[in-house]
Amino acid sequence: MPLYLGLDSSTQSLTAVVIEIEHDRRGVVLESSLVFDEALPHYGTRHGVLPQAEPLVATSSPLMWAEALDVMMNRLAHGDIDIRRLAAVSGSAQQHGSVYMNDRAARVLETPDPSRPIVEQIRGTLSRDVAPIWMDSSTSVECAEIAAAVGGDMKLANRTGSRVFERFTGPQIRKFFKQAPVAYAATDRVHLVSSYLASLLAGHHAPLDPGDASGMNLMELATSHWWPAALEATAPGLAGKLPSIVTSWTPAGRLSSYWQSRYGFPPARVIVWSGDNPCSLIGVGLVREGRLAVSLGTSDTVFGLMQEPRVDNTGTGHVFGAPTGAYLGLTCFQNGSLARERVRDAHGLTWTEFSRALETTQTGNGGRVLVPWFQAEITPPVLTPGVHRYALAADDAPANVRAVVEAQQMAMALHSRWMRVEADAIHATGGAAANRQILQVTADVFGADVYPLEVANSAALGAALRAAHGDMMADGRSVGWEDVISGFAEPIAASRLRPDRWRHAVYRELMPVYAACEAHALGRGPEPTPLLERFRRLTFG
Ligand code: XUL
Repeated sequence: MPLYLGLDSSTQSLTAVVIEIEHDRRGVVLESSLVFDEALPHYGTRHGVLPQAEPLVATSSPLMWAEALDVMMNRLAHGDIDIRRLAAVSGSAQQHGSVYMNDRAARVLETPDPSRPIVEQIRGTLSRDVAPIWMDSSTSVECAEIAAAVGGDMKLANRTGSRVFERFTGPQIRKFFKQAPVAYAATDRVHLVSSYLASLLAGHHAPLDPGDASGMNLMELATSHWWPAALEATAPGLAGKLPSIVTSWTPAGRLSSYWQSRYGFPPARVIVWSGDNPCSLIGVGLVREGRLAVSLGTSDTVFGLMQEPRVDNTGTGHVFGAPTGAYLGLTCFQNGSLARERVRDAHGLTWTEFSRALETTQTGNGGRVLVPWFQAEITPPVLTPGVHRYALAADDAPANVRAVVEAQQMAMALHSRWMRVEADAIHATGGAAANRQILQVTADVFGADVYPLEVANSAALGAALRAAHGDMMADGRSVGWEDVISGFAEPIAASRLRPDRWRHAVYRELMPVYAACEAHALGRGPEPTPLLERFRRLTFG
């Protein structure tokens, strides 16, 4: 029976999920993770990010990602599964991050020496040591330049699915071109993290899929081709440096001789990789329109499948390509797990105590509100971090715990309205989705059933399912997505969390108040104290 491998190179870790699929026998046979900071401490990352003097800059190490891949493939080869059964591999990677390779890369990728770790060999193929990642918000100047050159943010959003965003790859490439023109000129290929890692596996420069390419502000959403006006606005000669874009189920090649000779892998198909959010869409089973997913990880995201690309007029969210060929609407928050951790650590709590604080505090928190921008925020755009407390004492541990969770969930509900998906059910994934107290807040805020999924890493699972789908398609078996995900990404009725009508009513009152606090924190609205007092009177008498 064939095995399929999905890898997820996220901000903080690399995860592998191996599945088997044949007729009715289908299931996850292996899950394995390595955390970059712990497994590869010699790169000096913290939470997967290199130390930085400049607060808005966020970079990581392409060599670390390559070494992690080697460590994981070694682990898989020497583990409990029979890797000779591996039919295909695909992957998921943090979106927007870019890797810059010179013209030596093609040759080194093709003929790496299997007796030496791959990381040693690709060291000389990078035209830039570091990769800017999605947490970078240092490109405001370039964003303005690009938007102006293409005819404005709305035009860019209509063409590419998103207005210009600091972390998107286009502005990042422009900044590199401006700051290091010689290194930019020496760049033969600009990869996303996804196509870079796929290239290491396949032994040649791999293409991109529309799901990840749409996170660059460079791809025309309607055609899945590079948009010449955006390329021109970004950097000279860019068209010649970008990978091609192919449908998400295209084979990028087969596992190269390096993996075969070094670890005994078969020549399994490498299906083109995608971004972590498009892969999660599959991993949480959202292959039809009508439901939403929340992913609670380093970034918190709220997303759903869209049959048609309904671009966000408010400039908050993104429309990406979905691996099914349809579209993915998404809103991303930078203050996800790291903000929850900051509150937990500030009060010296364990995660169990954090959950207990949620149990022992009241819905609506007695009108105590936190706007939790511990670091720069993507939604709404905030470049200078700032934590704003309204009627909330900084030393009240339980109230701060409830406040951070309520703020995050209300922000997700408010800033996903543009998708116009009336969700009666939400699929929950990511590390914090294991916490039922947090998910109860999600259910009560959205007024929807919430289904935690069995496999916490839905991005790696989605990648494994994409590997299976791509392999079957390449064999000429036209297989539907419902069949691919069946038995893997189905919500488990027994673990469903239901919204409570009274608690949902409280959040319906609190949400506009939270929006007013957000506006005040942004310097765009009046002091929200009268609104908070009214909320307290109405709700708590
Ligand atoms: C999505 C985004 C993040 C990264 C994190 O637009 O920036 O979710 O993909 O992995």
